[in-house]
Amino acid sequence: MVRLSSGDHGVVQATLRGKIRLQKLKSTNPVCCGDVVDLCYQPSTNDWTLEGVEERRNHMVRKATNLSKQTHALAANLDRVWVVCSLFEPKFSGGFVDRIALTAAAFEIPCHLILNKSDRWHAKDRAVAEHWREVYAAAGLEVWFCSALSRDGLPELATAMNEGTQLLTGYSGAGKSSLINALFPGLQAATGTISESSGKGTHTTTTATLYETGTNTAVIDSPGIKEWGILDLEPYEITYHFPEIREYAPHCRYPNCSHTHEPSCAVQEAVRENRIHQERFVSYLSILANDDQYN
Ligand SMILES: Nc1nc2c(ncn2[C@@H]2O[C@H](COP(=O)(O)OP(=O)(O)OP(=O)(O)O)[C@@H](O)[C@H]2O)c(=O)[nH]1
Ligand SMILES: [Mg+2]
Ligand SMILES: [Zn+2]
Repeated sequence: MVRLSSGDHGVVQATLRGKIRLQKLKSTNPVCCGDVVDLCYQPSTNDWTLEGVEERRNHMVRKATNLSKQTHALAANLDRVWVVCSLFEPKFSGGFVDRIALTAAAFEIPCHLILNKSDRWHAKDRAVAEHWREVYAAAGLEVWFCSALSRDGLPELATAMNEGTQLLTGYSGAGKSSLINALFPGLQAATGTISESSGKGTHTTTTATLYETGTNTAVIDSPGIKEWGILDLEPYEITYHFPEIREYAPHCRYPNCSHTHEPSCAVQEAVRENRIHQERFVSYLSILANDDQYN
């Protein structure tokens, strides 16, 4: 059974037709949050069946890890993806952010970062936050500072979220559900705690939920993710979606340069001279090598 909202009928339960399950064998979930589906009412059984899924405009899909074969669709038909992060509890990971940003770029979905929990920042933390803002500005991503607790930065965020369908994703405990509650009074997404021993979230949100926030606007809360496995992308596609690497690549000696070991590589030179941020280059190498170390 799949639980879904169906306009005039409120929330209904529907049985998934076998053929839909078979069509999308490689995916752990043939239907995901944000899908537009065809429902059919069966008077004889007083039941609903899900007959079809309309073609998606886009979707965010990941693998559990880089090695897994099966994919998981987080959400579909999105206008923006927000990677919700904190500097600590949970600890910030550029490698993790870069994998999500790369996936969003591959599906042509605009992606921004949220650095939440700014109420906990001392001066040195703010300097770290500013550093990440600079790193991601060079990568073409905006970094928004805010606090669901003190409400710092929320009015600007609320305005930006008031458009189409917005997905919030990221590590467990970063504050996705807290932000949704703070931004949209009336919504009551369940929020959790941070484990004292690990400094990580406790996976409070267990299924993705789409909340309608206006006539044509919605926000999707999603379960915290441990690791983001990248779909199979060709090396040139990975380069293409790292804009700061793409910028220097035409100046390499070899047109098919992978920027890992080749002589006269303009990308490596730019990294040495700090024109490309180290953190992003390390991520690029790790994604290229299919290595989860920096995830
Ligand atoms: N200090 C501070 N704590 C926050 C803020 N936002 C969220 N928290 C806390 O962080 C913890 C996790 O918040 P959630 O909103 O449940 O996090 P989540 O990202 O939805 O986590 P999952 O559902 O597990 O993926 C809770 O204890 C929140 O009170 C913030 O802006 N400042
Ligand atoms: Mg949550
Ligand atoms: Zn090169």
